[in-house]
Amino acid sequence: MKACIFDLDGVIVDTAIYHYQAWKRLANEMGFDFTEEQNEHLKGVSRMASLEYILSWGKIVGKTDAEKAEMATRKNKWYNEMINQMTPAEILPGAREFVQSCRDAGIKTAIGSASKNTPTILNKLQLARLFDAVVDGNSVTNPKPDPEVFLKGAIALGVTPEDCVVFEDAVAGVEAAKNGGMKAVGIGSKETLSKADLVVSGLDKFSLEMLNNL
Ligand code: B16
Ligand code: MG
Repeated sequence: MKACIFDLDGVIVDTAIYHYQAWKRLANEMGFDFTEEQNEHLKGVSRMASLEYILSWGKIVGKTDAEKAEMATRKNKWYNEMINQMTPAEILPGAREFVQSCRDAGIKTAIGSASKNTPTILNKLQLARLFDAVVDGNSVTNPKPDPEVFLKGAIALGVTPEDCVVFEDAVAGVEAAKNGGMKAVGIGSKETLSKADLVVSGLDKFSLEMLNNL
């Protein structure tokens, strides 16, 4: 393996808790609520697709595109107020250490995330310098399970898809990696991420030796 491509939310950091709070505030303003369990469906899903889920849960119909854009902007403002307070202490266990061990072994590293806030998050976590390339929601048009985000990552790193391992916590993300002809390591549960080549609970449970055995 010549390259590792990491999803951001759920693999490097748990920003889902902040997405949840911000979406919940938007839903509450419209007069309804949704559960943490429902929030699971939003992991790895783009901002506008997340909004569509939430509107359907609240049975809100007839919103114009302009109104939807305003709602998404409002949510993103609240979300940014929270992520701007993030510190490196919020990096998930083992994430920094594993990415660093890849670099030490000459393996290229990239981020492949749906989030348009990726640059802010990487800066707040002081991780930006650990990645050779960053492909995020700002440079991708087709959402996961389309492999675009990871294929662009491979191109940016100058490697072929067969040389890449993707680390993903979302079902659509694992599918995107497999659709792109890459190996996929699922971060989470085996039941949910059944299409992954291997599933671990976190990067603290993964090692370079395991990379070579994929
Ligand atoms: P933004 P990932 C995803 O990040 C999140 O899991 C998902 O909940 C979010 O809606 C999406 O990014 C877009 O985020 O509103 O910041 O552009 O898992 O692909 O790193
Ligand atoms: Mg994710």
